[in-house]
Parts: sequence; structure tokens; C-alpha cells
Amino acid sequence: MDRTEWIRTTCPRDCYDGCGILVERRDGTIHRVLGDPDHPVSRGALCSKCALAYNGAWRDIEQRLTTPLRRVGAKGNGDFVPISWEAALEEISNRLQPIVTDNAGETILHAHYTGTCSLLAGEFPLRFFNRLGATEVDPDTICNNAGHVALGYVYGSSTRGFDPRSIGESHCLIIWGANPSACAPHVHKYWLEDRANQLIVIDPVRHATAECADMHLQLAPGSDAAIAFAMMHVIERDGLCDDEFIAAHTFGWQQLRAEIAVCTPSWAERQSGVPAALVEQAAHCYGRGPSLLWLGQGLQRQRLGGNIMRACAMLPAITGNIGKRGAGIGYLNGGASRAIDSNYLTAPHLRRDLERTISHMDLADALADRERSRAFFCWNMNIAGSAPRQATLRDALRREDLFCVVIDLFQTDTADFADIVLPAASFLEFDDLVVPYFFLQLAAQVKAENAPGDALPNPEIFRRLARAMEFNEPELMTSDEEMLDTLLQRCELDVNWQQLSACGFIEPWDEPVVQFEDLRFPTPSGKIEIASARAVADGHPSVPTPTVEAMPEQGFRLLSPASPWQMNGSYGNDAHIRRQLGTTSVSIHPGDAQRLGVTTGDSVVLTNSEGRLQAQAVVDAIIPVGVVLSHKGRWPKLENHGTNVNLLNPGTRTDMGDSSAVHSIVVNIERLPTPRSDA
Ligand SMILES: Nc1nc2c(c(=O)[nH]1)N[C@H]1C(S)=C(S)[C@@H](COP(=O)(O)OP(=O)(O)OC[C@H]3O[C@@H](n4cnc5c(=O)[nH]c(N)nc54)[C@H](O)[C@@H]3O)O[C@H]1N2
Ligand SMILES: Nc1nc2c(c(=O)[nH]1)N[C@H]1C(S)=C(S)[C@@H](COP(=O)(O)OP(=O)(O)OC[C@H]3O[C@@H](n4cnc5c(=O)[nH]c(N)nc54)[C@H](O)[C@@H]3O)O[C@H]1N2
Ligand code: SF4
Ligand SMILES: [Mo]
Repeated sequence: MDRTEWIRTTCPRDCYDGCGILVERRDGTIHRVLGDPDHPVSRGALCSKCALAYNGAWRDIEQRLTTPLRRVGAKGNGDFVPISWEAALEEISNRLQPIVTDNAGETILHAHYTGTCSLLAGEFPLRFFNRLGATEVDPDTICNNAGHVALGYVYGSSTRGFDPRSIGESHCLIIWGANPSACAPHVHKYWLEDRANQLIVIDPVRHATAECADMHLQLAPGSDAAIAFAMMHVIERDGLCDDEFIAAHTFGWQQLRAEIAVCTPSWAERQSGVPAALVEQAAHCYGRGPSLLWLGQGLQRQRLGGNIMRACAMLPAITGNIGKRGAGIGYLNGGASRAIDSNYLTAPHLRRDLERTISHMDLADALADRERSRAFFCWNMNIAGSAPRQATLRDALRREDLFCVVIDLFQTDTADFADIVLPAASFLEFDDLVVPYFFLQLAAQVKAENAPGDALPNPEIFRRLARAMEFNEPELMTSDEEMLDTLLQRCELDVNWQQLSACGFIEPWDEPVVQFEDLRFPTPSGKIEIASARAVADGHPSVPTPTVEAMPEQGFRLLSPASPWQMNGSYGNDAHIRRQLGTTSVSIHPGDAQRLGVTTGDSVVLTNSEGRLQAQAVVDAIIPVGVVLSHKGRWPKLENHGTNVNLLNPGTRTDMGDSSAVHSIVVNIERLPTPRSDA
């Protein structure tokens, strides 16, 4: 007889929403993966991409990796034979042992990111790499590190954001350089729809969230500091500064004040293209408060992204829009806000020498250099699609003497370069904890079926690797059950694994948490540091500046933001998603299109010193003149030309945090001659 059960779990993708999921299981195997109607964020439906992929490629045995593989062909060709776990582990250990014997652990590089954001699968493996003394490719440098550094200077923390539930008490919300309509679809659909406040979107792209805003400041990319300074100019001029707050809780205001005096709205209009009247209106709306300020990750992915984040972060400080109900600044909410003990997960004490990291911007060079890299692990990440300097990186990965291990659910472009591929279990196949980074919840990822074939969850893979290396530290063998219990005990939220997995998630606080309610900031002065000695020590100006990154005199600024149909590169191999994605496209403003003689459907080629990418033109006014847009995430090997948009990414770094300035890419565009029809 058919035995149907329902399992509550959580989506652990790198997504603001952190949706609740219901899995329908029949006779021990998954029948359908659905949204949980009782979950306050997802309210019954998954996003379209996960609805397809979790019922498509992610459970398709033909697509999933089900056994360890050993390379037999040339690196990058994708020719592999299945081997046993025993053989795979033995080979890995044989290749790593001499490096350890040579005391050269730092030449083992490893890159990982948020392929899964569940805690054990995302962080326990670091224990193994700490024990090896490996060099970590600093994960946030591919995504959001400039913002972390900048907000760290000002507030002492970038991971204690506002509680989104505060929206009910706010008068105004600014979304600056984020696109919830793609990156947080349920936040866009419900959180924003239910609001009663004024919504201001500041973004070069008129995306669906900008479309439903009360004000859209459609600025030239890289001109954000001009807008922030002009808003401060208006706020100061019109008496909307909170002088008492400034005096009691900030440091360095007079220094900044001198700078904002000349930054009039009409000056900002010339810098950014945003009408002065709209800047005035936005400043008044925000300044009146209480106001929330959401700084997106897209915002800081530009050459001056650190300064921009710092400039924007001044707004709450001078208007007192922090530390009270309905106010606050948000980048993301880290695990510490739910008392997750990250050191317990990663065991940094296992390192025998100094912590070593490099930036993703340096990865291609480091992998090309045999002195710096003898072995490379890539896990929870698909660098051959997502990382900059794609052509150089691929050449480096072809090095025969670089021993490369890739751990993934799928045979990705990166896996094609591996010597050994290890098959990972998906989130539907093991228990774990999820700490969503927008809403302040704590959630359970609950096993719904066995992993296909010999695939294993990351934690088990790394316990086996440690055993194969004959490492005997007990921390390398801790069971998942023990880690889940310990983490939950330490966070003192009065819930154990059994309870959490039964209900799916908890909201630890009944009422919206007031961000920095005690107005004590973890900065050296304990105040909000408008002027920062730490910034100066790192080579930056004492206060942020109204500097603008000029638009290129020749060529176009290429934005490659998130696609609503993919999660970074994930799902790029799902047949239904691929149909939605169509061919690689590039959006071009009608004015530019006319100048280039391009109409929708034409083939164009994007070029710069890094490479050349063919795409289909879409003439569209969602972007300003001089800007073009092509989404990130396509799988290079599934494209006609074997590359994606990161072929054009020179790996320019931001002014802070050695981070990716991927939205600062400049390209030329040319129309390709229409192929002659032979018909
Ligand atoms: N569907 C989907 N969701 C995702 C992801 C995905 O790939 N697909 N990725 C996940 C990940 S890893 C992350 S980090 C988050 C990212 O979430 P977001 O920060 O929302 O991501 P992006 O798409 O990079 O950029 C957001 C916006 O920044 C804008 N932008 C670019 N340059 C500038 C500028 O100079 N000034 C201003 N003001 N805005 C600018 C872009 O136009 C874009 O609309 O989303 C997560 N969610
Ligand atoms: N041009 C351009 N490039 C960008 C960006 C951009 O805006 N524009 N954004 C950047 C940003 S913000 C980010 S965060 C990066 C993201 O780039 P990546 O981190 O490379 O993201 P994905 O391509 O989704 O790769 C994640 C991989 O993890 C795998 N995975 C999922 N679950 C598990 C698991 O449990 N175990 C293991 N072992 N693997 C698992 C997935 O199958 C997938 O192949 O891309 C960056 N690249
Ligand atoms: S990716 Fe985001 S929107 Fe989609 S199901 Fe997961 S958490 Fe929800
Ligand atoms: Mo990201």
C-alpha cells in the first residue's frame, strides 16, 4: 500500500528567503518537493527555479554524480571512470601525504562558497583544511567582502542587520543596489507587497522591484557616493539631522560635514543622471524616518564599492535611523545573531601555523604557479563558471602537476578539470541547520531520502578524508548528530534537534528585534565611526568621499547580476530551466542600440582585453544609456562557445577587502553580420 509522508525542511541556497519546504515522500522516496504553506516567508510556493530544479536535475539520477570518479582524459575534457570511495580516498591521501611531509600545507589551496548555506555542509569541512594548514581562497572575496570591510569600519559589524519584521514600524525603506525581484523572490512578493511605507529603490536597472517602488533613482553605475552625499546635503540643509544622536553616538561628524557642503543635488544630478528633485524627495523621505536602509551585495561589486558602502552607511548615523523601532541598516544577518558558534564548527585551533588566505582575484595566478599550488580542492563552488579571468583560470586548471579534487552534486565545468571527483549528497539527503541571512530564523534541513548511489553529505566526505590521511584529532570525526546537538545547546534557544526538525523552523524573538538597541557599537570607540582610524591605517581616507567612478569614455559598462532562473550557476544544467534561459542575451538601451545599428534578436559580440563573447541583443530601456546587462550563471560547457560572461571579467578588485568588482567590467559591442541563409 502507498505510504505517503510529509517532511518539513528548509531551502539552504544562498538566497535571502530561506523558504520552508514540504517534501511529499512515498514509500521512502521523494515524490514531490513543494513550498510549505505554513511558512511565513514562502507561504506555500517555492520560487520558480527551485520548483523546477528540485523536481528536476537535483533528483535526476542521470544528472547527479553517484560515484567517485578518476580522470582518464586530458584535464578539462570531462573523461572519467567510476572508482570506489576506497580507491578515491587512497589516491587523494597518496597525493597529499608528500605535501604534508614537506611541511608545505599552504600549497594545498581550497575554494569553497555558498553552494549550500547549511552549517555542517558549509563549515565542518574547514576543520580538515585547518588541520592540513591549507590556504583558503577567501570565500567572500568573490561576492561581498568590500561591504563587510566598509560596514565594519562604520558600525563594527556587517552581519547584525535590521530585523525585517521592523518594516511595519518604518516610514521609509531604501533598497540600494539589491534586486529582491530576482534574488529574494518571496521578500519581493510578500514582504514588500505587505508594506505600508514609502519604497525607494536606487539602482541602475529598472528591475521589477524598482518598477513597484514609489521612487526609483536610476543612477549611472558607480555614482552612488554622489547620491549618498547629496542626500546628506539635503538632510543637513533642511534640519533633518538628529543632532543629539550624532553628538552621543557618532564620531567624526564635523569632518564629514565639511565634505557634504558642496555636494548639492544638482551636482549629484550631473554625476549620476538622477534628477535633483528626486534626490531631494528621497532625502526628505528617508530623513523623516523611521527608515530602513537595505544595502545590497550588488552595490559594492564595483571598483569603489567599499567607499560607496561607507558613504551610504552614513545616512542612518546622521539621522539617528538606528537603535530604534522601525529603523536600521541591513546587509545581511549572520549566524552570530542567532548565537551560532562558528569556531566550534570550523575548529581553527587545529591549525598548526598561521592562517593563510588569498583573494579570489588572485586564484588564477596562484593556480598557475607551481610554487604556490601543488593541490587544489573546490567544494560548494563552481569556479570555472563563477570566477574572474576565466581563460587564465582554465589554463591554470589544466596544469598536469596540480592535483585537483572537486566535490559537487554534478559534473560541472570545474569538475571537468579534476583528477578526482567526489559525489556530494544534496540538502534533501541529510540533516543540517540553516540560518537564513535576512529573516532572523533558525531552521532545520531534514533528510527526506537516501542520496543516490554512493553520494555522501559533505561532512561525511570530510570525515572519510581525515581518516584516510590518518589524522587522529577527534574534532575531525565528530558526528552530525553530535554537532547539531552541540550547536543547538550553545545557542540557548531552548530547542533541540528533534523539536526543530519536527516544526521546520523557529523565530527566536516574538517581537521585531531593535538593531543595536543598546547603541553600543563594536567599533574601537564604541560609537558609529563616521571617521575611522582603522580605515586610515588600511590606507583609506578618514571619512568616505563623494568620489564617482566615471562611466567609460569608450565602450559600455557591463552589469552581470543574478538571473531569476538560476541560483548563481546552479540549475544551469536543468533542462526546463535551460528552456527558460534561452540563449545568452545582452540587454542594450534603445539609444545605444540605434547607434550600434542593433535590433532585438541580432547577434552581437562583446569584447575586451580578456576575451570575446557572443550574445543575442535585447533592446530594452530597463538600463541606462552606456550600460549593458547579461546575467551571470550560465554553464560554459553548455554554451556554443564554451564560455560565459566571466570570460570578460578581468578580476578587478574593489577598493576594500580584495573583493570582486564584477559590476565594473567595461566592454565594446559590435553587431555581427547576419548569417546568409542558404535556403
Ligand atoms: N535568483 C537568484 N537569486 C540569488 C542569486 C542568483 O544568482 N539568482 N545569487 C545569490 C547571491 S550569491 C547573492 S550575493 C545575492 C545577491 O543579491 P543582490 O545584491 O540583489 O544581487 P546582484 O544581482 O548582484 O545585484 C543587485 C543589483 O545591484 C545593481 N547594481 C550593479 N551596479 C550597481 C551600482 O553601481 N550601483 C547600484 N546602486 N546598484 C548597482 C544591479 O543592477 C542589481 O539590480 O543574491 C542571491 N540570490
Ligand atoms: N559575472 C558575475 N560573476 C559572478 C557574480 C556576478 O554577479 N556576476 N556573482 C558572484 C557571486 S555573488 C557569487 S556568491 C559567486 C557564486 O559562485 P559559485 O559559488 O561558484 O556558485 P554556483 O555556480 O552555484 O556553484 C555552487 C556549486 O555548489 C554545488 N553544491 C550545492 N550543494 C552542495 C553540497 O551540499 N555539497 C557540495 N559539495 N556541493 C554542492 C552546486 O551543485 C554548484 O555546482 O559567483 C560570483 N560570480
Ligand atoms: S532559492 Fe530562495 S526563493 Fe527559491 S526556494 Fe530557495 S529560499 Fe526560496
Ligand atoms: Mo554571492
